Amino acid sequence: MNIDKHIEQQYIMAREQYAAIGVDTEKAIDMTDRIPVSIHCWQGDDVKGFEYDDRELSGGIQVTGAYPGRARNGDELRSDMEKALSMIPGRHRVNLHAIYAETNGKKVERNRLEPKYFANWVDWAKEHGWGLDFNPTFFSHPLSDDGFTLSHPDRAIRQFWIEHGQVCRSIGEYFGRELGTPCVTNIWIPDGFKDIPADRFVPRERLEASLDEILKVPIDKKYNLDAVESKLFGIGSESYVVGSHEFYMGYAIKNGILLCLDAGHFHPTEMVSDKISSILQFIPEMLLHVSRPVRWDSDHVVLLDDELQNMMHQIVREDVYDRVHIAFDYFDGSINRVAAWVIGGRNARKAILTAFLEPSEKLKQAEIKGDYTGRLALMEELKTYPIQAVWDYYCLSHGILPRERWLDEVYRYEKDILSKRD
Ligand code: RNT
Ligand code: ZN
Repeated sequence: MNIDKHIEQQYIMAREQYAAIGVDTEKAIDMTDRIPVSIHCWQGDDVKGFEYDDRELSGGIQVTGAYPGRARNGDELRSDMEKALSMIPGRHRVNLHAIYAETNGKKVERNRLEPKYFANWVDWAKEHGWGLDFNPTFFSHPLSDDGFTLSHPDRAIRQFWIEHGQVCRSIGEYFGRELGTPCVTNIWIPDGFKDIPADRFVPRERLEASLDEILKVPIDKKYNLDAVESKLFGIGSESYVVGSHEFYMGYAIKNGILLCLDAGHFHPTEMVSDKISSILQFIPEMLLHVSRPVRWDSDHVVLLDDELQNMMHQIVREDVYDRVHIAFDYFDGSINRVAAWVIGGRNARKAILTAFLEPSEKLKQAEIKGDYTGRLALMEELKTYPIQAVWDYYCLSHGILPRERWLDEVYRYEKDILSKRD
């Protein structure tokens, strides 16, 4: 049987099944399609950036794997991302780091970066109608080699990183103004100690003062939104991280900025999905770094697992998709990197669709009535409802390859393009 025809027929039956529990599948597809998800450029080149040829990734984060075909410049990276995004449905944004500046071979220090070095990215995003997000890069640099940046005891080093933060916010502003959608500029720093600190207080005081200096440059929120990202520990900062969750939660509330929660930055039994509703009581908007920790903050490719689903359920059930910015943060160099984007990207979109296919009101009513039996029973039955039929139809009707058909496209791209790189 013709597969497209088959998908349409299955969808018609699924639509009826969902209608019977009060779910409008057309509306679910439409809502799913509208939610922006920011895809990170750094999956495409193992977080190397364009600044140095020979510098190892630092800051306590790691990419493993030597799969051939890593993007080596802006054009390759853009072409790879374009390929990946053509196989993921929905509204896209692209997330950049400062190390992806294109300086035409000129050495430009990070505290001297300017919007013009990102003009290629902006032109490209404009052409596709995508928004851009941004991150100052506080790692993989000689001045971060001893493990401290914004909380460094040396005033001059701190100053360098403060200036980096400041120029990055104006680059974010430029993205927002050019593209007509605010850029989320997210600050993550690696600062911390491998072993037990004698003073936990003063580095945090210094971090607060540095952040204040970065943020004191006035920038219109219409164009740039500031976020801060916490962490529990990193490689080499096992005993103490200056920018902890409590630190940034306090900082974000006090200063009215966004708080970023990375799914890999908490204790393994803590669930980021449960934190969203607490944070939104006190902070108007937040950022999610969708990642997958395996035993530690390993940044594996995002799976369609319970935690991803729970995060999307939280956002959709509570109607907070305008307040939660969704972005990816994973990097795997052991598989085809374009496929890594597509797998994670499609999974996030599937989880969003699944959340919209839930009769949330029914579940909430059962809860209010104290019918916890009904709540649990319905939640479990919903897991095997024909989500795939709606997903396939969503892809097909939006010109996106359904099911695993996209994989042939990735292999073709690998053969024609990626395998020809070095
Ligand atoms: C590191 C943070 C941070 C980085 C990216 C590359 O632990 O998660 O977000 O992964 O900025
Ligand atoms: Zn992150």
